[in-house]
Amino acid sequence: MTALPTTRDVLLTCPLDCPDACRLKVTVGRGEDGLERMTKLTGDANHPYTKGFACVKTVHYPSRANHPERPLYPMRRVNPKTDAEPVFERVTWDEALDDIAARMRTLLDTRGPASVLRYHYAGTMGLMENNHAHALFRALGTPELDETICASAGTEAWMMGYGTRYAVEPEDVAHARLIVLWGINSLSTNSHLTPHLTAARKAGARIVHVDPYENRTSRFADQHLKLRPGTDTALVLGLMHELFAHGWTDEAYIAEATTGIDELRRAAQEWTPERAAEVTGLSADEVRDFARLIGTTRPTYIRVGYGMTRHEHGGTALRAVTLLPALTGDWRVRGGGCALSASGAFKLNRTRLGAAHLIRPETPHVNMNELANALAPSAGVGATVIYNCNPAVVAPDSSRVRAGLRRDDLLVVVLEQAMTETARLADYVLPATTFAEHADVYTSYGHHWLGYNPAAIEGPGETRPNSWVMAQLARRLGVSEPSVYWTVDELLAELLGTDHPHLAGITPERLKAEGSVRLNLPETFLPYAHGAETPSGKVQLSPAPAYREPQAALNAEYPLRLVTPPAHHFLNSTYGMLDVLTRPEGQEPQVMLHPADAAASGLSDGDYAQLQSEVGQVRRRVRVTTEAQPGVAVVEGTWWGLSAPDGESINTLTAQTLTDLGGGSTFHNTRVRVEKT
Ligand SMILES: Nc1nc2c(c(=O)[nH]1)N[C@H]1C(S)=C(S)[C@@H](COP(=O)(O)OP(=O)(O)OC[C@H]3O[C@@H](n4cnc5c(=O)[nH]c(N)nc54)[C@H](O)[C@@H]3O)O[C@H]1N2
Ligand SMILES: Nc1nc2c(c(=O)[nH]1)N[C@H]1C(S)=C(S)[C@@H](COP(=O)(O)OP(=O)(O)OC[C@H]3O[C@@H](n4cnc5c(=O)[nH]c(N)nc54)[C@H](O)[C@@H]3O)O[C@H]1N2
Ligand code: SF4
Ligand SMILES: [Mo]
Repeated sequence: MTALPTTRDVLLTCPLDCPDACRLKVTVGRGEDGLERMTKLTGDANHPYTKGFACVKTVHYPSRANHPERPLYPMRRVNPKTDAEPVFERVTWDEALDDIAARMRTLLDTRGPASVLRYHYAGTMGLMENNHAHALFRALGTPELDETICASAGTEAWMMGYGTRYAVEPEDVAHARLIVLWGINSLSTNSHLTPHLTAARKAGARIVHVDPYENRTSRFADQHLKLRPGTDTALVLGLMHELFAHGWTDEAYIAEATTGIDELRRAAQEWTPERAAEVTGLSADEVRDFARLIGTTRPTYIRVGYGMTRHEHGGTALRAVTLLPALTGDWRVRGGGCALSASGAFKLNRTRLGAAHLIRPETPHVNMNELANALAPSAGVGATVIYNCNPAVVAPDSSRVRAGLRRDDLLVVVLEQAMTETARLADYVLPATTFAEHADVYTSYGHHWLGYNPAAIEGPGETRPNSWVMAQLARRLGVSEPSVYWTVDELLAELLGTDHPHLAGITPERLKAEGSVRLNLPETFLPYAHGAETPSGKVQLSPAPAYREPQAALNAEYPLRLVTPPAHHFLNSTYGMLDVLTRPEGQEPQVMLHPADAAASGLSDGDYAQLQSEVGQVRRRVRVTTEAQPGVAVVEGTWWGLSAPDGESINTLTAQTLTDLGGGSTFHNTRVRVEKT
């Protein structure tokens, strides 16, 4: 964009669904129209975790906030949703809100609360504009949306073993001498961990990547263990076999801090390195050597990602990995242990966050991975209000999701900052503010800093925060629950209204003045050094993880497993409209195939292939590469369908199958066949 005169810099927390929750320096300029807008974005040089850099994607956030197609006014759809191209007319906020509230009222009175479905995820991580925005729906008694699309399998797996979700302090990673990046492409998805990895390596640490395909993180690592997808539990059992056989376990830690060791020892006994090798596709020596490394290197730090959870037995797989430091005693050593999420350290008072106190035992639940089912005509939903989420692209079985959104008897209300494919299927698009334009409070799942953003610039046009829209609807629907109308200040006072030592000394005034405040954790934070916050007070090793083959086993009809992990230049579908970020990803989505699989289908590099799964088909350009392993196809990035040659999201191929724990998504579990078109 053209250079605008700079008026000032503001420090703000990144709102996106990313463990780094960076502290950003946002430059604000004034346009010729006299309005302020963000012109530039970088990392806060003074923030100890952000260290002065923003990622390759979010430096382009200003282009997104100032995008010519950003919705700036409430809009009503005027042509049928079955037409390919939507036509909207501008309406006033009162017209839109009056009509939406009246239609919701009719549904609530005639068909009951189950006929209105809220749908959302983590477009913003702000506690006000995300979590607290649900309060209206809880006051109305509409179904609880179980937020399972990303982290629920991992969360439940972690909680079984450890209770609360604590993570190794990232600043301590430099102390580790073995670093295992397991099922995470951290150089792309957790980029602010990289300086700590580099510091550890300079001090002599070895870095191992455990992942089914070669990506940036594999190339950064000293060693890549390219296992078959969905087989981590077998690998872990093989490692445990060796740890027990060679006496590489920390018996003092096990005795003091864990329960269930005998059961685990028995389960691991059957898993020789040879057996683990057969299941995982690694060699028995790779299993043995990896076990020796883990068994003999202190401290060992394991950064585990959600990737391995997105399989039928993904909860068990993640639980198995996270139990390793309980056998080696790494939890007692600074820099040792495991990190999935640091969320549990933020001991805020969440009692009335999102009016959670109004959830009743009899409230029906909808699993967000089953949106395709929930929007089927027979399911009885008459209105859906969608915010912070792009389900037409990100939800499994997305062509059925779109078919549901197209129903002419379904009122679809979408609060958005962008004309996503979900917004294009709305009856009403309600224009939303961005993180620079509304105040909010932020936790993190990758570090221990609490953040606060003021509303730094005025939202353009008639954009409004989600919380404003919800309060307006609540007033029209006669909702009396006070928390629905809270300001950010009232929410903040509630959240910090706790005696928990982690929040000692953190007042609303201090947080607002400093903007980013580190939780009050001890200098050496070793949360599981003597046990865990489980009912027994110990790390629960029981039930011993058991390896299971997926129901969706590969066969002659579907010979390939499709893995669909995040892309380096995207943040889910948030940046899908920016050419500057789709271009370095290859301009259009591509399927990576191993040369042997490409040859078997007569495909060469650059050809177009039809990918067929049990639920749908898409067309994709082929990239032939040994970065993929035989039998595994990889499509990086949740691209907008509009960028694909056939207009289809990759989730046209993925099914609503749920994980063994937590009702989670199974985005890497899909089996496909690939044919030349
Ligand atoms: N650049 C970028 N950053 C992002 C995102 C993004 O879209 N782009 N998304 C954000 C969000 S919402 C999230 S949840 C996180 C995602 O973060 P995580 O899911 O924690 O990790 P990813 O880095 O996505 O890595 C997933 C990895 O798991 C691998 N994998 C798949 N199946 C298996 C398996 O069976 N076993 C093993 N060992 N590995 C497997 C994939 O190949 C992939 O490399 O990243 C966040 N950050
Ligand atoms: N095949 C496949 N599918 C996947 C994944 C995968 O790896 N493979 N990853 C899954 C994962 S881990 C996740 S977390 C989900 C992510 O799915 P989503 O949470 O839907 O994430 P995004 O695609 O980034 O879309 C978020 C939307 O929220 C909007 N938004 C942001 N801030 C605000 C706000 O303040 N107000 C309003 N009203 N809107 C706002 C943005 O404009 C954006 O369109 O996708 C899942 N889908
Ligand atoms: S997306 Fe993640 S890495 Fe990028 S600026 Fe935001 S928090 Fe930082
Ligand atoms: Mo996610």
